[in-house]
Amino acid sequence: MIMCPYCLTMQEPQQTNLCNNPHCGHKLAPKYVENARAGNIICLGTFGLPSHGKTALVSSLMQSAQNIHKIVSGSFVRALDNDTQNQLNEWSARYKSGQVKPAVTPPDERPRPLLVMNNKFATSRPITLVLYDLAGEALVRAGSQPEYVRALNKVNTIWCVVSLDDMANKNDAGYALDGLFSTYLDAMSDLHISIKGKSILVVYTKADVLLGMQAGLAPLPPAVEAYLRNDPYDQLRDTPGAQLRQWPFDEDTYFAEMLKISDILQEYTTDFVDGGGAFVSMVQDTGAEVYFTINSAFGSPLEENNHILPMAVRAMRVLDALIWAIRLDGPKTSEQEVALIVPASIEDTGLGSQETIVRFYEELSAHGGYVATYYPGQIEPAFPLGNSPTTVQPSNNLELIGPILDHLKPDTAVVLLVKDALPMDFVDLFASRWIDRLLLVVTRRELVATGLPHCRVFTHDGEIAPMVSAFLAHVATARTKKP
Ligand SMILES: Nc1nc2c(ncn2[C@@H]2O[C@H](COP(=O)(O)OP(=O)(O)OP(=O)(O)O)[C@@H](O)[C@H]2O)c(=O)[nH]1
Ligand SMILES: [Mg+2]
Ligand SMILES: [Zn+2]
Repeated sequence: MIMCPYCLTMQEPQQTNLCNNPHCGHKLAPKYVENARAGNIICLGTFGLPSHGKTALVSSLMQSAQNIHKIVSGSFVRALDNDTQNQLNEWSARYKSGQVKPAVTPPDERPRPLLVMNNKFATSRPITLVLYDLAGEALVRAGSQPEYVRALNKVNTIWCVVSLDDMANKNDAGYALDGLFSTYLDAMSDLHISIKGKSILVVYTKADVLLGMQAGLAPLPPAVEAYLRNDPYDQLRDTPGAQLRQWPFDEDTYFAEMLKISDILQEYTTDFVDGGGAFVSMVQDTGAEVYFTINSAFGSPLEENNHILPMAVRAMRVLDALIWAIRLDGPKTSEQEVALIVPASIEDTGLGSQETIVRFYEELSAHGGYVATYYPGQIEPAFPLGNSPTTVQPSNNLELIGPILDHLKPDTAVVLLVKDALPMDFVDLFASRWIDRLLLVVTRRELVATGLPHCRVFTHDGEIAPMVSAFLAHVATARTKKP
């Protein structure tokens, strides 16, 4: 079954590539059908108040994405249908002239997707992105006319777009973050759509106006300011490739930084944004996941009288929203056997807790893993493949992992959770074939093993999903590269 991106109907693909809904009948691009059949589709939707910068972000992101080959060799992003191509052309023309102000997006019951194919940027498999840029007016109407947000039905990642400046200073209707989320939830429940398992990405826009002091707003945390100011890819469109070669895009390093920024912004949100604390709790309560990113589509405000950008576009961190969406989607195609090795001592909270271990198991399973759970030093799994580690005990064995690894199938991926000390035979790993197939998760920076390709310091459960999805994606890539 595939989804028609124009009318959202699920259907068997037709020989003709025409949608079989008689009210639609749209032609589907062959590449779209191919990716949809393989499950390589990521659906995204923007959701936010009018004029908070949704379309500006999408247009700016597409400008950067069209130049992605400058930082990832062999990668490209291209339109998959005429409407998308025309839209991209129009934006390009506007960016050249500085007249970047987007038209107000009209509310429309029929979603209009931007259909693009992404080859090799932040993912090893070719994927089709289906992006619905909703009208802010649709949010305003969502309470009484939920069909205007129907496009969010099939979306895995919702970009909840918020301009903090507009919310603080141009907000006569008194919207707060928790209220926006309630509106979304109510509309989804009116449409009988569950949001369990979806990801909510809060996208703070117009960050250029948040730099420095801003009336009515708590200053951004210094790490976030620095992150915005130091985007090596803020002028991808106009910077020659040769110049960008000194900043090659390293997926894992870049993503690790994004995770940190997300945590800092989450804290900033609960502390300083109206309704922020309630919002975070509400999302978690619904079984969805929440992450944060911040960007500026233009890098500076438009001139007030003629709406022209006074200087060249500086798109700060606009790619992050796309990278998040790709990472949160993760590989779903084939099942990967995973050995999860738990810490020797079990505690009430943190990495060595029952709750966190089960969370690792669940996230690994959700991202295509088929998981067996091991105690250090024991060659037989304590919880065999497919069994949730529901009653983990402290283990009194010598803390060795070699015996476990020696008994695994060669294609297995290993996730090793370490709380106090690395296993005694840990160094042996470096000379083994497991080095690329093992994710080490530790509680403290001192335990980080330098030279290990996959190593993460654990601070809270929210990191588990993106962490394991990135790791499994890597293992999957290594597998497809083998002859
Ligand atoms: N300073 C600054 N202003 C921005 C930025 N992005 C958007 N704006 C301003 O915000 C206005 C609204 O942006 P849009 O992208 O059209 O907003 P939208 O959320 O799509 O609005 P609707 O289509 O009505 O839902 C633009 O005309 C710009 O003037 C930015 O990065 N920085
Ligand atoms: Mg718009
Ligand atoms: Zn259709």
